[in-house]
Amino acid sequence: MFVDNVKIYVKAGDGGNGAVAFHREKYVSHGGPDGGDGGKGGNIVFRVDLGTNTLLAFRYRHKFIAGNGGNGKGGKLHGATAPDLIISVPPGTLIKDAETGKIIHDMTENDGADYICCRGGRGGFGNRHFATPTRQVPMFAKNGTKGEERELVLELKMLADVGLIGYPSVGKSSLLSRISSAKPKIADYHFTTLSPNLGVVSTGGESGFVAADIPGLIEGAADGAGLGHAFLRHVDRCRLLLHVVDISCSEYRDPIDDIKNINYELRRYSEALAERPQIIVANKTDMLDRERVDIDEFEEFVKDNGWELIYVSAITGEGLDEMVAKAAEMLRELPPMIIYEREYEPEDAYVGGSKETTVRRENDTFIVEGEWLLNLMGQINFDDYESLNFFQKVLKNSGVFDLLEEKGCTDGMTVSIYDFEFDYVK
Ligand SMILES: Nc1nc2c(ncn2[C@@H]2O[C@H](COP(=O)(O)OP(=O)(O)OP(=O)(O)O)[C@@H](O)[C@H]2O)c(=O)[nH]1
Ligand SMILES: [Mg+2]
Repeated sequence: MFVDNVKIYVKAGDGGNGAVAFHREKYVSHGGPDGGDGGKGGNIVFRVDLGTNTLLAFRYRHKFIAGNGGNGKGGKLHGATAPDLIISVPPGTLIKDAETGKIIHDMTENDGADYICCRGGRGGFGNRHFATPTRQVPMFAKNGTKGEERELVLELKMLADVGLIGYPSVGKSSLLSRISSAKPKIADYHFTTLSPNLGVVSTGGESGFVAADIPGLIEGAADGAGLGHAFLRHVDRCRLLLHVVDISCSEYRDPIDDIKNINYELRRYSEALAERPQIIVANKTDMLDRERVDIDEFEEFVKDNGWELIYVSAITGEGLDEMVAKAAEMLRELPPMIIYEREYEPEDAYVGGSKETTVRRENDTFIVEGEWLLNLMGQINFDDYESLNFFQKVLKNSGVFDLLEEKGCTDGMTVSIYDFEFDYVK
C-alpha cells in the first residue's frame, strides 16, 4: 500500500528542573548553594532516508514523544540530557502544521540531512546560579522549559525533474522502463500503476535526470474519477512534463481530446502545474493507423499550443533517444526543481497551558511565572534575533510588562522569566 499523507503528533522532551541544595561537609557550617541544573529535553528530529519512498511506516505509528531531561541534584550534579528522537522520512517529504496547513520544512536534502522540528526544553538553573552578595542563600531554582509539541501533517511530493502523465494504458510505465532502470508493472488494462514510480535517466556524460510516472488520469480525476488526481502531487515539483498519448488510438479515443482533458484536470489541480512546460509524446507509433487518426490535424493542434512533439514507440524503441535528449536539453534551460519555502513563523507557534501570569518580587528581581510562559519559553531561541523580537512582542501584548510596572518594576531592575533574565527598560 502506498501512503503519501499522514497526520502525526510530536512532542519534544521537557527540560529537567534545577535543584535547590547546599553544600554539606563535616566542619563546614554554612556551605554555599550547589544545586545542579536540569538536563535538556530531547529534540524531535526529521531525517531524510533515501531508502524509502512512502510514508507507510506512519500509518501504524502516530505519536512521537522524546524523553525529558533529568532533574539537577545537589553537589552541582547536572540532570542528564535526553537523546533526540529521530524520525526517518523519504526525500521530498513536506512537514506542515496540521492546524494551519502552513509549511514548516521541505525535506529535500541529501540522505541523512537532519531538521530539528521541535526543540527540547532547556534545563532549569540550579540555585547556585542565583547566589549574589545580597542573596547568599537562594531558596529557589528554576524549572526546565517545556518541549515543543504540535500536530503535523507529512506529505510526500516526490523529487523528480520530469513527470510522465496521461490517460491509463497509453504507455507511461513502458516508457519509464525503457529510459531508466525502473521496473514498473506494465499491462494492457487500465490503472496498472497504483503508485508513482521513480527512475534515473542517464543522458550520457551529464548527471542525468529523475523521471516519475504516476497512475493514469481520466476525465473528472479532480472529482475523484479513476484514482483521482491526488497522485499529481508527485509531479508537482517536476520541471517538465512528458504528456503521453496513444497515437495508434488502440482504444478508440482521440489524442486531441485526451490532451485537452488531461490539461483541464491539471488546471483543476493547480494552475502552476498546468503552466509547466510539456512535451507531447505520441507513443505506440509501431501500431499507427492513419485511417484512424488525422495526423495533420493532430500536429497542427500541438503546434498551435506551442508544445514540442515527439513520436516514439516503447516497444520498438523508436524516438526514445530523441525524447531523452530533448528533455535533457529543455531541463538545462528550465528553473530548478521546486523546493517549498517555510511559511510557518514564530507567531504561529502553538502555546498551550493556563494563560494566568504571576509576578513575584525578591529584592530588585521580579520573577514572572505562568504555565503558558513555560510552554512558550521552550520555543524561543534566544540566540536568534527574530525569535527574541517575537518574544518581546508577546510579553508586551499579553500584558506582562503592565503587570511588572503594577508591581513596582522600574528601569534597571531585573526581570527573571524561567531561564531568561534581563534588565527592565521602559
Ligand atoms: N504496441 C505498443 N504497445 C505499447 C507501447 N507502449 C505500451 N504498450 C502497451 O500498452 C499497454 C499499457 O502500457 P503501460 O505502460 O502499462 O501503460 P500506462 O500508461 O503505464 O498505464 P496505467 O499505469 O494503467 O496508467 C501494455 O500492454 C504495453 O505493452 C508501444 O509503444 N507500442
Ligand atoms: Mg503505468
